[in-house]
Amino acid sequence: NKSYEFIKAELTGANKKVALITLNRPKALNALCNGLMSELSNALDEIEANKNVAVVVITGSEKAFAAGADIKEMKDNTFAQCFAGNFLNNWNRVARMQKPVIAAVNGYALGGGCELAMMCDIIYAGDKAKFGQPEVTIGTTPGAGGSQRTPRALGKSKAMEMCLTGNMIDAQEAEKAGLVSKVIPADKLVEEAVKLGDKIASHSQLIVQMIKEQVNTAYETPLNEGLKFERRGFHASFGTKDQKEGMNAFTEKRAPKFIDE
Ligand code: CO8
Repeated sequence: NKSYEFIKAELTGANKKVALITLNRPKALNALCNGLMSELSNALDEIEANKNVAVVVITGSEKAFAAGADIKEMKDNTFAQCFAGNFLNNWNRVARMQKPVIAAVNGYALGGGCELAMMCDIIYAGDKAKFGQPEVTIGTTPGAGGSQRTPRALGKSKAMEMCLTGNMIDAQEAEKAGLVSKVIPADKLVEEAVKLGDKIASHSQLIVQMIKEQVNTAYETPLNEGLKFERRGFHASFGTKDQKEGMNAFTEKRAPKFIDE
């Protein structure tokens, strides 16, 4: 519960195993300035290293998850500065998490905000959420996955339409297209995302993280390679104490007690 300027971070959930990160720059609709992104990245480093945390939930305010990269901060950048400073290089910290990350999106998730949500493993949307890649309307292109993850999540036609027009899609459309897994009344969203986190946290975190890696491998490899990777993970699970515990508990008709080993 360290104090940050642009985010809030706390442990929550039934067993305090869910880290809730709230983007907290409400006046700028949580525009993702450098300061915010580096705080987020530092908080995630700490969470990844903290054995007591199983799952991360990232949320914003009811009005905005995040309205994109900070336009005012970046507008005078030159190409040379962007290149030399490797602008956005630290943006994929969320995507590199081993622990599962849930995005709880209320309001606007635009540009970098939509990209940030798509770096998460599961997206829950409030019923007033809006997703968009409006970079084209301000003379630039997506820069943190908007043109790459939308086609995978929504299919080419919807992805092209979003990226080429800047038009937003609403929560219901996002759910229908598969971008989000559930739409929830806005005021219940964070609570439901934390409940989902609790459910995931009740399993072996070792196994959970292996499964996350398996699902992500589906995006990076041909099917046969992915299936082989999966099968090896399945085999490897038999080298864990939690596999013995899980299967013994089933046989003995009792609840398993996992130790993440
Ligand atoms: N950057 C900086 N400030 C912002 C941003 C932003 N992205 N979005 C909103 N704000 C500020 C506004 O300037 C305004 O500030 P002020 O009160 O000082 O004028 C305040 O937040 C409130 O915003 P509005 O008055 O505009 O609120 P509205 O309810 O009228 O409109 C909208 C809400 C529709 C969300 C509108 O604010 C908007 O269109 N915002 C910009 C959306 C956008 O274009 N985002 C894409 C940015 S580009 C990008 O993300 C590239 C990503 C590349 C990868 C990541 C790079 C780091």
